[in-house]
Amino acid sequence: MLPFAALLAGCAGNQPQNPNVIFILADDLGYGDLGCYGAQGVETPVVDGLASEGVRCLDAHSVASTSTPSRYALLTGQYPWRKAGTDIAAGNASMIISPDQFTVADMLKTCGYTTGAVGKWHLGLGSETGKQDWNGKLDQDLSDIGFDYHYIMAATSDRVPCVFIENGRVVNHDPEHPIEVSYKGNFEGEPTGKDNPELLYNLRSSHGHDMSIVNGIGRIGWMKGGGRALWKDESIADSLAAHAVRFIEENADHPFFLYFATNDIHVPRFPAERFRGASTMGLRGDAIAQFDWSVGEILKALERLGLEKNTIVVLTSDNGPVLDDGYDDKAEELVGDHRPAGPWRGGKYSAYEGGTAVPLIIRWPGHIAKGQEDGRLISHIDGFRSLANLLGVEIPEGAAPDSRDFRDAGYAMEMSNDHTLSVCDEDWKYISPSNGPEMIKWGPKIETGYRPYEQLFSRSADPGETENLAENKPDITARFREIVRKER
Ligand code: NG6
Ligand code: CA
Repeated sequence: MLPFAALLAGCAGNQPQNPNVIFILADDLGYGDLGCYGAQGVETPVVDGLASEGVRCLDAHSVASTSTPSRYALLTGQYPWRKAGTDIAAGNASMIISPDQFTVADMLKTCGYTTGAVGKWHLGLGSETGKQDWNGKLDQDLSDIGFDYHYIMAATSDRVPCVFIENGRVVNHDPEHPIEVSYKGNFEGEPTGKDNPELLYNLRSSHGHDMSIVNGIGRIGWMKGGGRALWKDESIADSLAAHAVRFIEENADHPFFLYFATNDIHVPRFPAERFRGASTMGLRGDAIAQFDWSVGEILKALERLGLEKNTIVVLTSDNGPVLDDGYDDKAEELVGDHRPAGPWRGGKYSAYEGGTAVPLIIRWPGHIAKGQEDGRLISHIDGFRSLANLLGVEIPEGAAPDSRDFRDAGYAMEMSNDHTLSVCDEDWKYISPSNGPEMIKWGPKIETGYRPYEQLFSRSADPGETENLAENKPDITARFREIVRKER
């Protein structure tokens, strides 16, 4: 049986039922970065095992080729180009999802679930950009958009503030070292990667990442203070996994929703000592091994608590892969035969498929048959409504406006870093014209897919997007142009 049909059959007559839902979202993990998707040079036995117990989707797409807009779409069911301020967020951005929006977490809460978010957030905190009180309680946080619990990093591990936040407060807050954060300029007397490269004892920057230094690593943005609250990059994965497992344990006796967004494999890649050398690809591959371990911690907790059967586990990534994303971690030099984006062209930031083609694995024992592959086109945007239909929940009028059921979706919309919109269906990929450069300009060696004219590629004959058929196929091109016009 087809997996989503099977999913829906599990909910015969739309009777509400309440399986736990765990959503594991990797960061910058490419289509080809897992063993079960053909990775070379790193093994991912845990994730491969998860796939063998469920369905591995071969044509899944994130909505955007960077994190903030991709995550915004997942959690709200709204395309990010419909809302201002959804580009890659600074660490002191205010809440990008407003409290009056209906999120996936709100939906599950209305069904009686306990909801938690653990990991990378990158969707803003507090009501006003740059005005957060990092030394007290944030005036707006995830509890305003449907999460009962959160243990998060405000943005990314390469952006300040480099502290964990639990339920609106900095964890281990150190009153002797009050925290100040700025994205405008440095604090007097504080060292920076630019002026004090000798202090970058853990990882040197290759481009950017030359502002404040925390744990011997240069960051984006400036911060002062923090003291014992500052994270150690080498224990971020341990800390996130431990808090995710605790959330599962504490909620084992009633339905829960866990949004587990790992820091891996985003830069700076600085995994725990025990993963060093786990791959032949240096720190980037070792971070993939650490990601696999983190997934294992979640799965072991489910098994230990007897929750395996009644829990839907979804695993995917926010956008495509990048090798050098600003640190000298030798990702380019050591990649070998490994193809981070699998068969797709481009990567993170691109309009090419490598930007938004992502792994997607779903396990629900007894409801989804084991060991399947599903080649149908799926977009993250449709996860929201598909889950609602599965649980038999009505979404309020106006909520998740762009999300449809997986079964009804005929195409996937994709947004690149410069907001170029692309569309693909099972047969074709269309990229709107863009005046952007053909290669990313600021460091990563990535083909953007930007051209000042329309592009159309055959997905079956030319998955690598090399032969532009836009002029040869004017009718098909016009159909996609119209989809973009309507969806924009
Ligand atoms: C870029 C950063 C990159 C990464 C990205 C966001 C520089 C030079 N590069 O601006 O390192 O942080 O933003 O990545 O600053 S994402 O996966 O969170 O979207
Ligand atoms: Ca990302």
